[in-house]
Amino acid sequence: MIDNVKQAILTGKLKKIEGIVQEALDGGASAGDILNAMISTMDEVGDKFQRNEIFVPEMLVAALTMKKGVAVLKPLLAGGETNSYGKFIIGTVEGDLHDIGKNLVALMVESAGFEVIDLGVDVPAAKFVEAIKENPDCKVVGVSALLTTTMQAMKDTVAAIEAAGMHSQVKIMVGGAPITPEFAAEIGADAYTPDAGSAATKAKELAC
Ligand code: B1M
Repeated sequence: MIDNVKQAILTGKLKKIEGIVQEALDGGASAGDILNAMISTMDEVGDKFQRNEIFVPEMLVAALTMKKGVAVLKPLLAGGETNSYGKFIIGTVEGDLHDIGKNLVALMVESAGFEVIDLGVDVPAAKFVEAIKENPDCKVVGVSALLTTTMQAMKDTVAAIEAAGMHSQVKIMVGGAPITPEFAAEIGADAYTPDAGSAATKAKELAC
């Protein structure tokens, strides 16, 4: 059943994905296992793109298919803690349009008990600063980047928050496929996490 989900993403079965995910759930697969299968399928999509077996339009349809599939899992993944950890601002850096990972982080952080303010994709550093100004009670900011070419924008974002004198007010978490703990430390971020689950756990630690 999970194989059908993988296949549906690889072949961009946008109209059928919701039913296929539901079938996998009805067949006994857990939401977590289905999500993990979807994430590894996106790696396969990326590999195919790199080998020129597929191109941007196919990659986009695969991403849209995954998003629709994740929407079916969302109520099951969002456990909903009753604790309130305050606000969490998140966005994908300027020049970067990838949002599936960022959305998963937002989902897990929200279900861990945060009020999430999602700035979207292609977010200039100044917009992060503005959002922190508008939400002085925000304790944690999450910055995502998926391209090696937008790692610099992540560095600029951390620097802009620092330059605005706001780094004493918020903790900055970073993540995304090309990001490493070393890079996070080098740019002055407070934390790096490799995936959405660990991001939610780390956000709670930072908010306390
Ligand atoms: Co693009 N893309 N893409 N792409 N894309 C990658 C990233 C790439 C690795 C593919 C490849 O070549 N193998 C490659 C980057 C290479 C590099 O930089 N070294 C690439 C490229 C080159 C490009 C374009 C330049 C292609 C082109 O136009 N020629 C272009 C750039 C556009 C832009 O952003 N300006 C582009 C465009 C696109 C689409 C728009 C078609 C689409 C994105 C659609 C969307 O997101 N709405 C797309 C996709 C789908 C991918 C791949 C295939 C899948 C990404 C994804 O959603 N993965 C990707 C290949 C890959 O990742 N293997 C690829 C699933 C997702 C759950 O994982 O986002 O890594 P991920 O998130 C993880 C962790 O990283 C972490 O948690 C998540 C899971 O738990 N995480 C955080 C993420 N953010 C975090 C923040 C945190 C903590 C953890 O704290 C705040």
